Amino acid sequence: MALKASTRAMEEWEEYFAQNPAPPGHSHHCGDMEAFCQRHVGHHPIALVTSGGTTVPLERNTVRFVDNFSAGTRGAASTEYFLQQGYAVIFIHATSPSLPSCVTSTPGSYWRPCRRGRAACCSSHHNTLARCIPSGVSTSRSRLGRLLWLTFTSLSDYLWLLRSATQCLQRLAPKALLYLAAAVSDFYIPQDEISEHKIQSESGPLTVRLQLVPKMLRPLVSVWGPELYVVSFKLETDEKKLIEKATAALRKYKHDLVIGNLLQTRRDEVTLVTERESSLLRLTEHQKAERIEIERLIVEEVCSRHRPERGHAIPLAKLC
Ligand code: PAZ
Repeated sequence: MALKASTRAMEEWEEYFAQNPAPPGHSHHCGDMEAFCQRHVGHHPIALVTSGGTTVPLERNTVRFVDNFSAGTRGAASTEYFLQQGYAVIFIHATSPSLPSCVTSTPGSYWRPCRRGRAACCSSHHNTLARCIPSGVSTSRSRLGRLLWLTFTSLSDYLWLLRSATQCLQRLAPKALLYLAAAVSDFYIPQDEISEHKIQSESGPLTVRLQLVPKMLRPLVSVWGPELYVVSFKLETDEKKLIEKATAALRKYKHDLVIGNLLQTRRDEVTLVTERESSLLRLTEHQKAERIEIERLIVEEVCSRHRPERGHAIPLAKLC
């Protein structure tokens, strides 16, 4: 009797995870996420916010890498507004060389994201913390307890965290929100092609061939977190392509909302694209003068779509 052909072919995304091992400390991060979800589910709505750019190493012992542009502002600011809206937030952020070592070396602690180049700090440094918070926002220990901050550096670190966080939320908090603002590389060097040691310049100019990263939004929406409310961001530099690309992403992956933004104007306006409509969110001159951030408007809008049963999100005026 002929043996039945063994298993189905691996999907591209499965091959990626099979070939790129989990980063050190990953299971520890998974434990942190699990404990965080268990603590907050049923008490607070939960959001996963990703932020910052991934790096793609050119060498296994990495000296050089290709980086995706992102200052991390969108994710950090949005996290602050989600906290103000009552959410418990898992904030997955790119490590930054400008952060103090206590931050980067203590993943899994409950940190406040901090923007505009200032240091992040933990709840035991409450006074320092206060400096990181936009004016008028009161600090409270309960708010700090609603934030879990985990960091990544490389594309692979990010994808492992993203998959585990999504699966954890699907299992423990399937009504949660995913807000994917990180700038994730579309290209990488597979493990079997990457140089072990520092690439030497003696051999002349360097030609690097990068392969396409499997599109992870597909398994994220259909396999890892089918019940979650998923918001992705689409960054373009050519205005003519933005809506077309955002709409195409929505149709392809069938998630809930794509927020399109142009590199040049991303601080002032974004376009929200759903199956039914696309709508522009733009700061007015008055809001700019008042130093209102576009993330405040985005988060307010996303919250009211994520939890329509709660009516409108806490309006701008009440946040000040
Ligand atoms: O981090 P930042 O505030 O400088 O920029 C935010 C952003 C442009 C990276 C984000 O809004 C975004 O579009 N992220 C997705 C990028 C992408 O298309 O992969």
